[in-house]
Amino acid sequence: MKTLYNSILILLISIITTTSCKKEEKIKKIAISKDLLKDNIIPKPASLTATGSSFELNAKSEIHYQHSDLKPIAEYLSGLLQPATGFKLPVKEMSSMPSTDHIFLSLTDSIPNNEGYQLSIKENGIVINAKKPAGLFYGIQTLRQLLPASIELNEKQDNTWLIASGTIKDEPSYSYRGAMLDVARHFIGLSDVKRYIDLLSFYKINTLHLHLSDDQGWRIEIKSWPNLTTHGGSTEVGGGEGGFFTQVQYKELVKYAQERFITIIPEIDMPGHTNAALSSYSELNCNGKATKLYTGTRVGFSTFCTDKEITYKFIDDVIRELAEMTPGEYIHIGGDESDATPIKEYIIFINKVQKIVAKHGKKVLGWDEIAHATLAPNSIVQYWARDSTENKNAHMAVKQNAKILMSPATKAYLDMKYDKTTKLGLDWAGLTEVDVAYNWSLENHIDGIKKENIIGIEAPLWTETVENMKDLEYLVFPRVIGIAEIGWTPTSQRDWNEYKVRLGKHKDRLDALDINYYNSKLVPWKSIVSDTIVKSSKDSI
Ligand code: TNX
Repeated sequence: MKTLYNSILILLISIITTTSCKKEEKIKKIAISKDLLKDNIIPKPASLTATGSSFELNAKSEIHYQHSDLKPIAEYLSGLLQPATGFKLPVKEMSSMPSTDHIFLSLTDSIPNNEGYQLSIKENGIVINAKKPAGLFYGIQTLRQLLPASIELNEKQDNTWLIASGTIKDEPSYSYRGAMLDVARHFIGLSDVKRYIDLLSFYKINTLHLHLSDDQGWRIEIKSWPNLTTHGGSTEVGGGEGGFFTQVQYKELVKYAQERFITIIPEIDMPGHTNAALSSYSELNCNGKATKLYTGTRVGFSTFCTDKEITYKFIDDVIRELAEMTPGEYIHIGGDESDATPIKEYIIFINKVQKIVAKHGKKVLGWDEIAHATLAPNSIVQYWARDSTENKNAHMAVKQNAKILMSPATKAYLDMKYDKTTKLGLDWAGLTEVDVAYNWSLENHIDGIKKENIIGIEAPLWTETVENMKDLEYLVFPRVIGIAEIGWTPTSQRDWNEYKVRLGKHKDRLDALDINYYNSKLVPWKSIVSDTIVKSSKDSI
C-alpha cells in the first residue's frame, strides 16, 4: 500500500514538473519569437516583415545549397553554428525547391543588388536568396543576429535555437564599406588581422585597406628588395621589434578575407612616409645616404628622391610583386602629408606612379592630396581633410571625374580619443564620441559633393598609440559598427536616438565575441538575455 502511495506521489510530482517545465519553455519561446525581429540588427535592414512564429534550429537541421559554387558558404554557415549549438549540420547540394525544416541558400536574378539578399524565415524552413554569393553571406550575417547572442560563444550551450519568422529584404546604400588598419606604426600580426576581418564581416564591411609601409616600418616582404623587411621591418613606434608579413602569410590573409567577402587593398605610402624604405636602401635618397630607422610619431619629414631613375625601378618592382598577390582592383599609393616633397615634384611623381599601377593592371586609390595630380581614369581619392580648407582636394578630384572615398578625420578616424579621459588615441581632429562617429552622412558632409560622386566610406585606425589587439578593439568598437551602418543603411532611415538603443541591445553579442569595446555612457547598454528571462517570468504570472 505504502509503495503504491509512493509511486502515485512520484508520478504526480513528475507530471507537475514536466507540465510546468513545458509551460516555461513555451513562454520562453513566445517571448523570444514575438520580439526577435524588432531587435538588434546592425546595419539596419532595408525592409522587414514579422510573421509572429519561429523556426527552430535543431540537431536534425541541414543546410542545403542550390549550386556547387555555394558549397563554401554553406560550410561557412555550418561552421559558424557548430560551436555553440553543438550541431554538426550537414551541407547538401539540392538543385530543386527547398525541402522543409532546413536552411536553403540559392541564387536568383530577381534580387537587383550584387550584395543584396532576401531572407525568409518560416516555421518549416529558412531560405536565403541573393543575386551573388556576397548577398548570401550578408543574409547569413543577419541570420546570425536573429539567433540568441550565445550563438557566438565557443562552447556548447543548452539553448533552444529559435529564429523569429518573417521576411527581410536588404541591400547596401554604398558599394564600398571599409576599414583601414595601419600595421606600420605598430605591427599587428596575422591572427589578429584575421580576427579583425571576422569582426568586420559580421557588420557587412567589404574592404580592408592595409597601410603596409610608413616611416616606422615596412611590413610586406618584397622579394626583389629584401632589406625592406629585414631592416625596414625590424622596429616600430616606441622601439619594439616590429615585424612583417611574408608573401605566404599575406596571400593567406587575402584568401581568408576573400572567403568573408572582404577585399584587401594594400597601401604603399609614398613619396612621403617612406623613412623605413629610405633607411633600408641608400640609393633611394637624393644624397645617397641611408637614413636611420625611426621610432617616433612625427609626420611629413621623409621623401623618396623623385628625380632618380632608381626610385621608379624600385616602385615598379614593389607594385609588380604586390599586384601579383592582389586579386582586388585597387592598389593604394598613399600620397598624404608629403611635406618634404616640393609640390611640382609631387605632381610629377604621382603621375608616374599612377602609370606604374596601371601597367600592372590595377587602379589607383590615394589620399586626397593626389587630386593635385592628373588623375588616371577610375582613380579613387580618399577624403580625409587635414582641415576644412582641404575640402578643395575633394572638389578637384570630382572635377576630374574621380570618385571619393569618405574618411573625414573628424568623424571616421578610429584613432581619435572618445573624450578627454580616453588613454589611447590622438586628438588632433577632435574628440569623437560614439554619437559623433554615427551622426553624419556621406552625401551631406562636403558641400557640392553628392551621392553619385561617392563610392563609400572607410574608417582608418592609425596605430601610433595602438600596441595590440585589445587596444585596437577599444578604439574600434563600437564606433566601427556605426560606420558600417552609415555605409549600408540610407541616411533617411538612420537616427542616432533609435540606433543607440539598437546598439545597446547588441551588448550580449559584443560580450559573447569577447570584444574589448569602449563602454560609452551615451549608449543604453542592455542585456537581452536577462531581459527575456524577466519577460518570461512576468508573462507566466
Ligand atoms: C594623419 S590621415 C595621417 C597619418 C597619421 C594620422 C594620425 C593621413 C592620410 N595621414 O599619417 O597616422 O594622421 O591620426
